[in-house]
Amino acid sequence: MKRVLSVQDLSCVGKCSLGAALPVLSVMGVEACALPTAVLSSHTAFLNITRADLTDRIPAVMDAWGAEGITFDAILSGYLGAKEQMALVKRLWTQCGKKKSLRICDPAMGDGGELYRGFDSSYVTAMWELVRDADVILPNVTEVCLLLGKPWRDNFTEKEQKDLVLSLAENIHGSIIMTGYRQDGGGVGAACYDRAEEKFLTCCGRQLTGSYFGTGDLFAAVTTGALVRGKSLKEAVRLAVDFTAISIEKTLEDSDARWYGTDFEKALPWLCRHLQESEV
Ligand code: PXL
Repeated sequence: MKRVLSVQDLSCVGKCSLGAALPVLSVMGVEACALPTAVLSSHTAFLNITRADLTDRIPAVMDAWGAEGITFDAILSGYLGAKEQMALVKRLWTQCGKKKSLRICDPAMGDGGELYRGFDSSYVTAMWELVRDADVILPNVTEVCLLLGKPWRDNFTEKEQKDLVLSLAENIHGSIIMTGYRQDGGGVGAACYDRAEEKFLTCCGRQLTGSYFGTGDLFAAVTTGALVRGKSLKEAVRLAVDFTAISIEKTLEDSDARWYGTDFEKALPWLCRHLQESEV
């Protein structure tokens, strides 16, 4: 069984970050391990939150894993508590990775043209450390603009979004999966640069109303689970786009759904079934 480390915060309430990644990875039949970068009472869309940053605790955890000989087949980083954690994630890559471990980075730092609460431009600069060297990065459109220092708009054309992805590809080593890609005709999904194939590709589903917290984290977890199980980038992205769409559909069906995240739990049986059927 493949073992994946998910390095991101634990938002105790909010269906995002570790709370989204761990169940997804487990359902995908990979061992899901966690390194919480911070513990928050809930994610930052809530008004009243309290948080404990865990930066100082991470080196001791790495040392303990080193002493136990624990390594991971993939390391997925997401929302980090502080910019000092970028260097720690890089250390994790070398200290707790195997020779062929996948280094996957979701540079979670903003959406809707804005940085998340608590981050500033120095956080974006620090994120480049991971973005430049990861095997796969999964920024949303806002994060691509932040990384490139380009102004964000909510109505980029397909051509403009392709140019954004290709500009970023010139500056990094790995593949790009840009989430929140919008087709001129209305579909939503991802625009990618596959480094191994040296190809630009897009993968879209139906456009669904609303925008939901945690969908980027779910998307990154599904992609990671699929890649570590040996799927191609294209197959992994297809699965992640479909899973995200089903999670949103399930959320829209239920008038009692929580405002702060998707009902992705109701899409997990589909994910499990889909993997079993596609791999027999
Ligand atoms: O889903 C991204 C995310 C993760 N973790 C925390 C967040 C957010 C988005 O705002 O606040 C704590």
